[in-house]
Amino acid sequence: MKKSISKSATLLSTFTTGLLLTSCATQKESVENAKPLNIIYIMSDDHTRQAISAYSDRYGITTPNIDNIAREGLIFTNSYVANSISGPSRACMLTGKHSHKNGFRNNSDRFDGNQQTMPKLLQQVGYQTAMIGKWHLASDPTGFDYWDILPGQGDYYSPVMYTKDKRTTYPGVYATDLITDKSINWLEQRDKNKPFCLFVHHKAVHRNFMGNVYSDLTEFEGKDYPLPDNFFDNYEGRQAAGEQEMSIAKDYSWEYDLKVKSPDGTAAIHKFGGYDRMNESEKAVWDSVYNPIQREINDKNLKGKDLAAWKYQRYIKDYLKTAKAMDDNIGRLMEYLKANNLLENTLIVYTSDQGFYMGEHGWFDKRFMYEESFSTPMIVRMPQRFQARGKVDEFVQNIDHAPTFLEIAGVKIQADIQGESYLPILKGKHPKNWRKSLYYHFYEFPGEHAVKRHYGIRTERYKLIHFYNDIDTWELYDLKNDPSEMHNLINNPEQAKNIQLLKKQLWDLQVRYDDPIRFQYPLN
Ligand code: SGN
Ligand code: CA
Repeated sequence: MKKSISKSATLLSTFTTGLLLTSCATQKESVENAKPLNIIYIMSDDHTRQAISAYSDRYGITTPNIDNIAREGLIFTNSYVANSISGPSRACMLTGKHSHKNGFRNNSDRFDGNQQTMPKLLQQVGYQTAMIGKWHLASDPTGFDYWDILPGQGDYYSPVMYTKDKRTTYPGVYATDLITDKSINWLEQRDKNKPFCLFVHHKAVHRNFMGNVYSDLTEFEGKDYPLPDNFFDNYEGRQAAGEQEMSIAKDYSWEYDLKVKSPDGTAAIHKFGGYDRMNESEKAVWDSVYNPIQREINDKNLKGKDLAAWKYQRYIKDYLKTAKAMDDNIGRLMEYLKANNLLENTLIVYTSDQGFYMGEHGWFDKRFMYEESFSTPMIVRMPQRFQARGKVDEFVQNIDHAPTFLEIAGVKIQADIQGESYLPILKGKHPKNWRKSLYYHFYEFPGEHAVKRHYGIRTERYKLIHFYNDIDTWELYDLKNDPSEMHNLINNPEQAKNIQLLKKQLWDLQVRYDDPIRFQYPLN
């Protein structure tokens, strides 16, 4: 049974309690501070740091609204996931536990909604909880007063969404707009006497990267983006990297991905499902942008590296358009919060379910423990009374949201939660005993994109990865001298001692997190 606000208001977070004791705030401010903090967790899909202008200037200003959130809070420069793929990431966030503990290891699993989750614990202290958008955990959500979710990946156009009671199709609507509308509607009708935790989970910017015909679909056209230095990677010394199926040159397909047919005429235009879901006026806008691109590629007769570079340009532009439409909607949500005086007592987290390749190593997609997809953006806007601003470089991981939100709500963090609360960092502290390394484990092989199973450790300077299952290879990277992870040092005799040390540390993490899949240690 849910407890009332009066009960929950007595469960002040350590932060607000501390403030009440130490500040000379006016009575009005004290009353304001005494209110439990609301939480809005905005998670996109596959939105990577390289494409967010608060993190990177590679593509110019692409995300002005996310950048604004960053300006009023903290940018985590060392934010990572535990398992770089959608469902597992979401399960890690909800439970505060690694995949082997929450039971959701890959996208074909089914989340056990009977287990303890952070939203359930928040409900117990009087928080209203809502989940809107991409869920992707197969079973129906539990722990939410309200949920309205996409089936599976969902669609960009004429999306279907369903609640506990009803499945609805929304013709003539773009998913990112719809998820934002629904989030604002929920905020409007919530019980305004209770604190809340709202999860806004965008479908964007997931493949096949369809921009919004209701905003500017021509945006980013006409620009030419430089290829990453390692776009034509030959994967030397990295067997697993060489065997993936996520190459822009080879696997980024005509029609479905490129939205134009192959110039050799073997495929029909626009036969991908996303296009068929548009109404006639949406199609007209779409065609006005993509028909000229069809003519362009028909005329160019590109081959080999030139064709791969052209595909890269198409990929980046479609990705940035989709992301920009989401950024616009995040701006819209922020406007609502501002207009309704919600900014001063709400913590806002912006993150993604994982990072993504923007052509590095020649790739799109994620899954590998290499930096681009192991990392994830994480920006936290806090009310003004939290004074920390700018960049912080502590290692945080998606298992940390659950303990953080619980601490904010004044809930005792259960011993079985494996993440760490980053609330001290939000308060401007840099705890000395903060974690010095991260553990990662990816399981989805065999599977789409053919990324081998692997686990590994990242320390401040090094990364050690073991690929296993149908392969048994180790990789070591010196991130200081080789941030793009091109040179596998595992056979370098000068690294022998370092490798032993890192293997011991990796083993220690596997023991600490109680991962049943471990390598043999001590080594022979
Ligand atoms: C779909 C995509 C893949 C993507 C997975 C997982 N293929 O299957 O490219 O890796 O989702 O993404 S598609 O042909 O359907 O677009 S995840 O973010 O949901 O894990
Ligand atoms: Ca994803």
